[in-house]
Amino acid sequence: MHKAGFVNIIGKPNAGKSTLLNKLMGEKLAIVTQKAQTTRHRIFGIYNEEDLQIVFSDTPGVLEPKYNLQEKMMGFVKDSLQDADVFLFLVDVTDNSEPSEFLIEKINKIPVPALILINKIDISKPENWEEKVAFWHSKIPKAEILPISALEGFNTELILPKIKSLLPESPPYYDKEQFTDKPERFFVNENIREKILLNYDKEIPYAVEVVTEQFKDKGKIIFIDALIYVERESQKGILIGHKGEAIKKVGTEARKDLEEFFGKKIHLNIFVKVKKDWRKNDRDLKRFGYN
Ligand SMILES: Nc1nc2c(ncn2[C@@H]2O[C@H](COP(=O)(O)OP(=O)(O)OP(=O)(O)O)[C@@H](O)[C@H]2O)c(=O)[nH]1
Ligand SMILES: [Mg+2]
Repeated sequence: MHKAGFVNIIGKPNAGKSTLLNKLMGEKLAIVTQKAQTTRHRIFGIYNEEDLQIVFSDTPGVLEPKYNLQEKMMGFVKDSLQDADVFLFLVDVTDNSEPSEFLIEKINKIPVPALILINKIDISKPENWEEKVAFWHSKIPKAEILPISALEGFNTELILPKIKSLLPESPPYYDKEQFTDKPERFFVNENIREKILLNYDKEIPYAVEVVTEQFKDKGKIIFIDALIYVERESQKGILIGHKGEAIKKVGTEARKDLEEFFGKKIHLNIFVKVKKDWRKNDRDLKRFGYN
C-alpha cells in the first residue's frame, strides 16, 4: 500500500516554519533568518520513501497585508489552506502576541487533521509550554499538540510517523526522484535574498527582489548572473556599499552556500537595478513569480 498527500506548514511569521521544513527534509530547501517575512513563496519539499510520499509545503507567515506583495504572499497561504491532507500549525512558544484568529478559524472549519507544533521549546521553560499546550487545546480541540524544537531537533522525529498514520492511500503525486517543485534558479534567488536579509537592516531586505538571469551549468562550474532589484536609487547605494564592499560580502556568502547546495564550483555575478516601487506593481510582481 502506498500513501501520499500534502502536508502544509502554516503559522505566523518567524514561527520556524522553514526551519521545520528543512529539518523534516534533511536538507536546506527554504531560507531561514531571524527576520519576519523571510519566506515569500510557497515551496514544496517532497519527501520520498518506498511506500510513502509527503509533499510538504512551506508558506509565508500569516499577516495583515499592507501592500501588493504581501497580498500575493497571503494568496499562497490561502492556496495552502485549500489543498492540505494534514496541517502542521506552528506556534512560537516565545511569541506572546495575539494568536492568528484567521488561522484558528480556518483550521477549525476545514475538515483536515491538524498537528499543532509548539516550537522553540529549547528556549522556554516547561511551565511555559505546558500553559501553551492547554491554551491551544482549548482553541483547536481537534488538533493533536506536540512541543518541539525545529532547530535542535527535539521531538521532530515523532512528526513523520504521525503524518504517515494520517495520510490517505494514494499513488505518488510527483516523480519519486523529485524533491522540490522549484527550479534551480529559485534556490539561487532565495540564497542571495537570505544573505541580504542577514546583512542589511530596516527596509532594505523587504525592498529587494532577486532574479537569476543566467544559469549555465558547464559541468564543473556553474556560471550565474543574478540581478538584485531595489525600489529606489538610495537603496541601491546602501546595497552596494562603500567601494562595493557590502555587495561583495553578499556575493561571497551566497557563492559558498550555493557551491554546497549544487555540489559544484560557482561563478557568481551580481548586478543591482532599480525598479521603482515594484512591491506595489502587479505587473512586476507577476513577472517575479507572485501569481
Ligand atoms: N531557539 C529556536 N529558534 C528557532 C527554532 N526554530 C526556528 N528558530 C529561529 O527562528 C527564526 C525564524 O525561523 P524561520 O524558520 O525563518 O521562521 P518562518 O516561520 O519560516 O518565518 P517566515 O518565513 O518569516 O514566516 C530563525 O532565527 C530560526 O533560527 C527553534 O526550535 N528554537
Ligand atoms: Mg519561512
